[in-house]
Amino acid sequence: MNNKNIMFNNKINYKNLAKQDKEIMDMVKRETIRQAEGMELIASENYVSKAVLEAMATVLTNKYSEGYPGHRYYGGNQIVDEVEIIAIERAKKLFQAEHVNVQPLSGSPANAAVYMAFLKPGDKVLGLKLDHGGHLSHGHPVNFSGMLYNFIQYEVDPVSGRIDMEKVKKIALKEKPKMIVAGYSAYSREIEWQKFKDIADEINAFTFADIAHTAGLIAAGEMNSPVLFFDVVSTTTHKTLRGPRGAIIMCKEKFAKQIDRAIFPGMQGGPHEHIITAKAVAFKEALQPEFKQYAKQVIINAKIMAEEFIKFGYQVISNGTDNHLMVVNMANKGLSGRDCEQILDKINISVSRSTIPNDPNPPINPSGVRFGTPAITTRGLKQKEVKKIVAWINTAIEHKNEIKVLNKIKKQVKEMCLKF
Ligand code: DSN
Repeated sequence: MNNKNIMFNNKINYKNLAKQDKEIMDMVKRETIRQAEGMELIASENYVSKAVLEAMATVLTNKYSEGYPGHRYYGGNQIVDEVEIIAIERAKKLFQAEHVNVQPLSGSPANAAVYMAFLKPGDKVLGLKLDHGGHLSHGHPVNFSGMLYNFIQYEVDPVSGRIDMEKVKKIALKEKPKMIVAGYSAYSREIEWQKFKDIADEINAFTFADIAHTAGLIAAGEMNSPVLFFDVVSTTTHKTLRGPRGAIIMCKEKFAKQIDRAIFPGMQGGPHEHIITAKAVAFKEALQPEFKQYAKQVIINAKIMAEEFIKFGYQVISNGTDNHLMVVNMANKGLSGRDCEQILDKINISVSRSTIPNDPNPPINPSGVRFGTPAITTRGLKQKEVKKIVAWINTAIEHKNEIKVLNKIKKQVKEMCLKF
């Protein structure tokens, strides 16, 4: 496939950009080619459809619409109101949510709004530690969450790599946090939402689920949902959900006002209505039967990937996966996560370094790598290709200093990419 065809296949008309700003057009072209010729195994990335891409590039970007449908602080919002209402209705249907705010700009700002809606600075919150699979915004000391709130952190069990609900309960009963956070960035197992809810009820704590990673799998009914019984749930829209870069917050109707006020005027100004338009398009896509098939295949591919890594002697945290990702400890291969990320870059495979539970190394050069299947599954790759990819990764790692071997694999990776 030549460059022209890649651009043609995207069916986006870049005519004006190409004419007016050659420098930027060149970068867009090169990134388009990089994405077409590279294998994306970063667990939080995906490819949006052409319809989502087109929706982002609409004139709705020109509009200021602070406030909510029917209650805006600017005129001319009649059509924007229609767009936002349809986005809300589709999200409600997709997740069976009582109330949805579709304005959050991204995951961390959404989480900031959730905390603002339910907590006062200094309040105690229970969240999973970052190196155990949690997210920065779940209480890490360098993040606003850890600075503003008094986060107590739970961990995964060092042997099973899974969350031990008895330990969570013990900490919760002792510390009595005002809120318990569940839902993670680098945790590969089902989450026992009901048990979290039961623990929270014992101490009268709010329940907050951050399902940014698994939202698409939950929407498709392939993983358990916390939406029906948790107080509040946030998710980004661009990972397994395959929408534009952004977020939403879902909550029980009784918390609707406080969530909406926390987003605007609490945290944000004008919402990005062109992105809300694209969120609506993505929600419609996720409501189709094909999306259920997609989510199913994401999990099948991840399970096969984990099995193959284990066959090659890799240490997969928790020994497998229930979702779209896995964290692999590279220590027994004599590599750090960063080393591995750099080796795989040489064969056109993108991954992200990751901490492992109780990592002796710092996050900039941690012991593990996180692998995920959402993007390759969108491309149409299945079990057969996943097995090939893991074999290539293993060969590249075993022959990391042999440029001929790496170049040969790179060629094979590129060929597979251009076929899908
Ligand atoms: N940066 C995202 C991830 O890769 O998991 C989470 O915000």
